[in-house]
Amino acid sequence: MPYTMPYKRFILSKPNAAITEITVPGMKKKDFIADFKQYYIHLLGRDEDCRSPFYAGEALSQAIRDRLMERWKATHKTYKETHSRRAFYISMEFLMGRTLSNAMLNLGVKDVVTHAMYDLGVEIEELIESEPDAGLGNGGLGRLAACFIDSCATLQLPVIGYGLRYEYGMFVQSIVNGEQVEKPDHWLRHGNIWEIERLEYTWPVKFGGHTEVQVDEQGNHRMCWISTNDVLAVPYDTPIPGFQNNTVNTLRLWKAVATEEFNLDEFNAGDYAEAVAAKNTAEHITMVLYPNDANENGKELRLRQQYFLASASLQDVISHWVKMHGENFSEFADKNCFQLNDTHPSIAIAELMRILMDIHGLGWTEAWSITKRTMAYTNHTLLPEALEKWPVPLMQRLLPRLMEIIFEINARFLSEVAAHWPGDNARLRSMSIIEEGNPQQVRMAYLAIVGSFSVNGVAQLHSKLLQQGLFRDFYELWPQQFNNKTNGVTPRRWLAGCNPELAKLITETIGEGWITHLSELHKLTPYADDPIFRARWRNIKQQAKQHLIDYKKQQYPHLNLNVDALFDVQVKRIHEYKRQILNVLHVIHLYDRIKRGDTSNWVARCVLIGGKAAPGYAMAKKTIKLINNVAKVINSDEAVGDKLTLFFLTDYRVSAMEKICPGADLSEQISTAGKEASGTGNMKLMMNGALTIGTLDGANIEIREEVGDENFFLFGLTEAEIEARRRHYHPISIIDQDDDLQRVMNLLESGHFNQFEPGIFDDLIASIKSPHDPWMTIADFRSFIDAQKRVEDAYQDKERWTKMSILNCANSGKFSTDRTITEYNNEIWKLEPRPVKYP
Ligand code: F68
Repeated sequence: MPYTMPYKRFILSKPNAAITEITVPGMKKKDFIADFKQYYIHLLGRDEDCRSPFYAGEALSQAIRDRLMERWKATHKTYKETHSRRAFYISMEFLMGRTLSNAMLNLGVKDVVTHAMYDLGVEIEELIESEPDAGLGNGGLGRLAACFIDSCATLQLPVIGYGLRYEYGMFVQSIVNGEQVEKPDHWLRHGNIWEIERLEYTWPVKFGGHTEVQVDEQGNHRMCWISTNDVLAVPYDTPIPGFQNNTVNTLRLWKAVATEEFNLDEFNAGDYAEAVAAKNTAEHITMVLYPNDANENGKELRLRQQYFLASASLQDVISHWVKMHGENFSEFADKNCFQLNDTHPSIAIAELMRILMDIHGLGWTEAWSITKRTMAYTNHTLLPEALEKWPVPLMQRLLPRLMEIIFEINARFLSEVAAHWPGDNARLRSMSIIEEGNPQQVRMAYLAIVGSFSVNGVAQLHSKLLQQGLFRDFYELWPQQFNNKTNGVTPRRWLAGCNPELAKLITETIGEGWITHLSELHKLTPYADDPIFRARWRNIKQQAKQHLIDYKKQQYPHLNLNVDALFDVQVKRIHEYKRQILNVLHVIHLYDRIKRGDTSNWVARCVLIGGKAAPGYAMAKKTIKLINNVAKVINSDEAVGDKLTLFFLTDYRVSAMEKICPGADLSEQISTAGKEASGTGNMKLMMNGALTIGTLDGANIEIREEVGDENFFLFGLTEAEIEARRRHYHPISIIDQDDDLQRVMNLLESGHFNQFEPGIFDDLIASIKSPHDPWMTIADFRSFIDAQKRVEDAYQDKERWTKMSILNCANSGKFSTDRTITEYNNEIWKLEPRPVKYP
């Protein structure tokens, strides 16, 4: 978003009129300066009086985009000429964050451009900061998709990302009186320099209407879906550069556009308002990202979005196929593979059947064989409330042909179940894609499993629990279909890009191979014992903490954070299972100790908590209010001073995490065991040298395995213990037997943090005291406090802490999405890497 900030110096007095070349401009400093001036002065029409870094950012982005363009075409050509098998990553969310800085890094021009801008008197950081985040996702699932496409390009794999171009991304969070207030995120208001509209690949998507059998010229019966209301899907392509390898892949996002400007009949009948309203209904489809990261709310618009994505993407792929191969689909499954990012796009399974049968005339058997060999499904959650179901009547009204196909898929599937378990009616009921009830519902996860050749979870524990719990019946039926792909994060954005000082030290020490082969970070291990290296490491961490303080001070000038304090960070969506409240209980415990004078050997701590709550999730919103109220009391208490600070990081998003993770000492990964499928923030923080305090949940288990127990602060019940304890869980008696916890609860219940707002936290307090609390926060309190004590002991020994920090980074190699994608490719996609020759 444009904002005003004076430049130190901005020298544009001698515009370079010689810039006329259309071909790919060079990579020298002078080339960037020339292009920058050309775009700034002539394309954007700005001069040195313009005070907004936004337009300078636009001019620079345009110059960078030029350098991607020819490589993008070369990539396209390479894939086409080599008749490559391709994979399509279909996701309702791509949480891309900012593009400029990452594009410069991957093109290998960051340093030269920084110097070029410096020569012009422009601080490149200001330009980078002026770009809005592309916040087209909720959290982990959406950001994973973004990291995946970065790795696919870096590994030179022919993978296209398909998603939706939401006009409004994830809401902007502000805090008013301690409470979350949501504001719309109109990220496209000033245009998007990185996208290219491709009207020529527009497809119609059908809704409503009805089906009937028609007989074609050859006398064949075909199902027709007619009298539909169609919406156009217009693609916008974004280049996805690999790391310094000339590959530029594509992220294709669909925008919904009304088929005609307005309905002429209605217009002629004088009903102008109705006609324009119909246009709006169509264009609403890609208006806004749903901000729920866990429970589906079954809204019709959401189903429209899902089908819109699935149908447009499949039409795109199939029309390309038909252009190349005509109506011969015999090799389609050998050349194409669709990875479904959770169940959200799983209607694609029925849509592929529809297109193959109704449009291209294939029989059921052949169409099903193709579908079952091309679709692969990734699950991201075990929480039952997050499993999507759609009411059958809604589907029949909105997508009548798809509903018929799903019934047929289910009938055939159930006869397979009946053959496998003769007479087992309970199993037929429990495995049916259609859940009985009033109304009947379509279980989208079951549709995804039945229609796919691969089903994977996102960390070892999660995949095991899918097989033993949620999808047990399906695992018994088709064990070979199930597999694990432990998540990762891209080291380009999450280390090289966001932490240039640390990256420089690492490269100086072990070379630059780690950027694409992250396991090479192992070579840092011996340096953990070198006091000089440790001092340099510590220095960089200290500087990063100072940067983080400075950044926050721009927003909150009165903020007082102590750079020597332990920076204790929990940033993620606010959810009960992630237990931000357990973190708050610990903070209150520390506060209570200070107030009691129990402060010998005190370790100053700065607790940073950030994240968004789904707008309809009352408990999560109350948790934010609690964090802010507790912060207010603690931070304004003179007796506390800088021994303890609690700070809520407003509007947590990708670009915020890029500033947070370099400055974190401690990473809070404290979910109830068995509930966090993987986590990926845990990996970003580890990579940047933070130590983890965590439960045996999701990828924490694998992080601990990699780094060793002595470099990880483990606490809490295991998943099995949690399930065993549930049956006789009595939080009140746990509280009674723990003096520290009792004092914490007394402070909470006495209204100490809500003196003028009586009763506002009653529901939160009641939920953790309930014997039915699914997240069992109280059960892990003591163990958490003890682990935090071990953290403090370790932090007091600076040399020991720094060593542990280095070892965390050194052992984070497994958590690169390059490793994850290599596994997806070796075991599921089976694509050949296709190096791109350029020039
Ligand atoms: C978004 C929309 C809906 C309807 C449901 C869930 C979500 C969502 O954002 N889910 C999500 O982020 N899940 C997370 O996926 C990560 C990547 O696999 C995992 O690391 C997290 O553990 C998991 O919670």
